[in-house]
Amino acid sequence: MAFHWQSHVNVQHVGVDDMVLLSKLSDQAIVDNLKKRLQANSIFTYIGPVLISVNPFKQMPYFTEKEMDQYQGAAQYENPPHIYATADNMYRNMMIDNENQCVIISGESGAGKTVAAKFIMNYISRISGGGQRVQHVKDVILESNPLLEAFGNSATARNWNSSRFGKYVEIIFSRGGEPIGGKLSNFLLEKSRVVHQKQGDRNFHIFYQLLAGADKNLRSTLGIGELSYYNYLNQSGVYQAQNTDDAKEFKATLHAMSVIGISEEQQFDLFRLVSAVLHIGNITFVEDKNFAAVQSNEFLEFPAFLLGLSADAIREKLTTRRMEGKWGKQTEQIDMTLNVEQAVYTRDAWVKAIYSRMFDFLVKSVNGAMEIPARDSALSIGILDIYGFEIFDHNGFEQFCINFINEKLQQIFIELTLKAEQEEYVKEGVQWTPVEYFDNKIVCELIESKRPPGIMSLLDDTCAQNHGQSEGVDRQFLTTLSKAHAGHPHLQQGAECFLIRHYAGDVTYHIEGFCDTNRDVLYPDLIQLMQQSTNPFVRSLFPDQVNAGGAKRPTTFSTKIRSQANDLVDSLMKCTPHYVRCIKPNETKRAGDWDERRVLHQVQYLGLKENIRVRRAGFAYRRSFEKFLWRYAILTEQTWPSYRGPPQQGCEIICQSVNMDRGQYQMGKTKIFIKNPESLFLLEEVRERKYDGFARKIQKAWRQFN
Ligand code: AOV
Ligand code: MG
Repeated sequence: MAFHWQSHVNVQHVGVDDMVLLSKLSDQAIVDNLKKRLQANSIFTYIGPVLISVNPFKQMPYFTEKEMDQYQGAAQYENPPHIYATADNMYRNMMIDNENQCVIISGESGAGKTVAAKFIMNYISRISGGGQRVQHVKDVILESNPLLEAFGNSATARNWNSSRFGKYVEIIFSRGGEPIGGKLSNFLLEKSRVVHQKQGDRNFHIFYQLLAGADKNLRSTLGIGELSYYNYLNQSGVYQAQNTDDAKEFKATLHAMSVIGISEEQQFDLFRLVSAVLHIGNITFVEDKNFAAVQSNEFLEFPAFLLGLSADAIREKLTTRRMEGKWGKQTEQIDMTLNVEQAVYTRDAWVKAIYSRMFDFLVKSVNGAMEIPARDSALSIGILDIYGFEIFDHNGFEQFCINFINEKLQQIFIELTLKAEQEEYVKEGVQWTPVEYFDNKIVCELIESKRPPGIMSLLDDTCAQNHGQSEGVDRQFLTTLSKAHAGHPHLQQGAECFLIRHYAGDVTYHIEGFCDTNRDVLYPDLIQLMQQSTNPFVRSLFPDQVNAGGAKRPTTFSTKIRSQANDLVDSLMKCTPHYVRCIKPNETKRAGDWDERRVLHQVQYLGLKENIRVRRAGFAYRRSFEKFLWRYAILTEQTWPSYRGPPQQGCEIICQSVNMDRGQYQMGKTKIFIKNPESLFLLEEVRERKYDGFARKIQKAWRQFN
């Protein structure tokens, strides 16, 4: 049995472990507690079952196998707060209750979500048993991280390893608790990054990895040059991400690929495409009598070679587009010549399609490497790690989508923390008074509602009404928006922008490009082009049926993200949820820096105070009769050193022994509920005293023997 004081070897016991126990409840008190704990190297703190994690920006010593063992099977209060406790709890809940579990990891960019997700996966992989086949599943799950990070993460001003896609990993277990399969779903990759990065950001890691790590042979076959040679890499002013060894990471990516079963031939095909993307970026255009002409034909040769296409075909598809015109009853196809702007747009759309399809291929490979067993005979643990809430100086359509997903997750948090509390009180037959707090449903509805049409629906309508047109459409959307939602408390309109009052702060979105990005069409010309490739892998990425005509309204980006978000919510709602809320203590990414204002802001918008209040207004502590006894039996002579009566009665005896006010606690059907943390303090205090006396006695006895 591990006593509390034994397990604090690495972590000092500073502040309160569980903020439900804060003596004075305010945002500032929460910030102070987190700060005190971080300074004492404790990055984790609870609010009841919710884990708060503050990014230390340095390696902490308590993530070794020793801690994994220490947390395995232990009760939450036996050890200091830890992500392993959360992971262990999930695993055990799944086994005991036969229920699927999920963990929602939230927090802003660079707060530590991805790191937390990996700790959880590692922990679960270690503590769950299994033979060779199970080991393979574990390997695939763990190795999917470096692989997808190579292609889907990038160095940004906020985070040197920022996830530019969201993912939900489900590990599927046999009834015996062994991982027998898994499923990975991804959410909108920020594909615009391939062709353009903000100042201070890099492109996706894989480009730098390939350029730094490719051997001589690969370099010459793929025509790999210097970073500065490529337009898609040399515009943002950063080549090197701090603490990142791209060549070493490249080896890790290769290793991950082989574990996942991507053959060497496929690997070569993938890198061929990665290189092709860079080379395509060097195709530039000049104006020739108002039309676009490829500036220098030599830049067509290499992409053509890499993609198994002819240079002429590429030139043609980049400078013209086949349009369909309706003349009376007849549809006619005409080849339109593009201007420079349109040609650049087409080139970039092509590259984005290649890259995102490559990414989808990787996700499919990961899923293919694991079995997806029939659900009814299995249990699962889902781990959600998405991109965090983003506020930049310039926010576009992609930030809008990212923040929408974060808004939805906050919604789940609100609904489920409240719902879970309520349900438990009902189940146990306990009375309580609900707590009021900000419900962000109104913001979610402003964005996704179909009727009355929210922002996404209005955008879709505007796009559909202006089929094939780009100019002035964004502004038309803005006008429609401000008419439809005039006076909305969470929306404000500017000249070329609109502002949403998100739960996590105000964000101004610039409308330029909204409609185009939302349309997300890939011109049939480009699909046909790729289908002409002599390379089967290239062709396999573009299996689309290009049908002429077809009045069906194409699926827009916002339709996709909306339905993905709602599917996600549905799957999360079917699980017992767990929460990890990550906090970023500074903007410098340096250990020891503490930006009070930024932390306070996060504490406020994450609703930590309300979270604590809900825990307290109901009952701050609840514990099964047995567990309560196990911890506090030492308090009375009737219950210590042994007790044989009914557990509920034992709990009653203990509470009476410290003269706890009868209004302070209620007996449910299986659990004791204690209202006020102070009552618990009292119990804890008496317990400590008893243990101290006890420990002194042991020490004395020990000395006598030695
Ligand atoms: P994010 O996932 O929340 O951001 P990460 O998990 O990538 O953030 O964390 C950012 C960086 O902070 C990591 O690369 C580490 O250097 C450091 N870090 C985070 N957590 C820890 C920890 N527990 N111990 C030590 N260092 C840590 V984004 O993906 O940008 O929203 O889109
Ligand atoms: Mg991340």
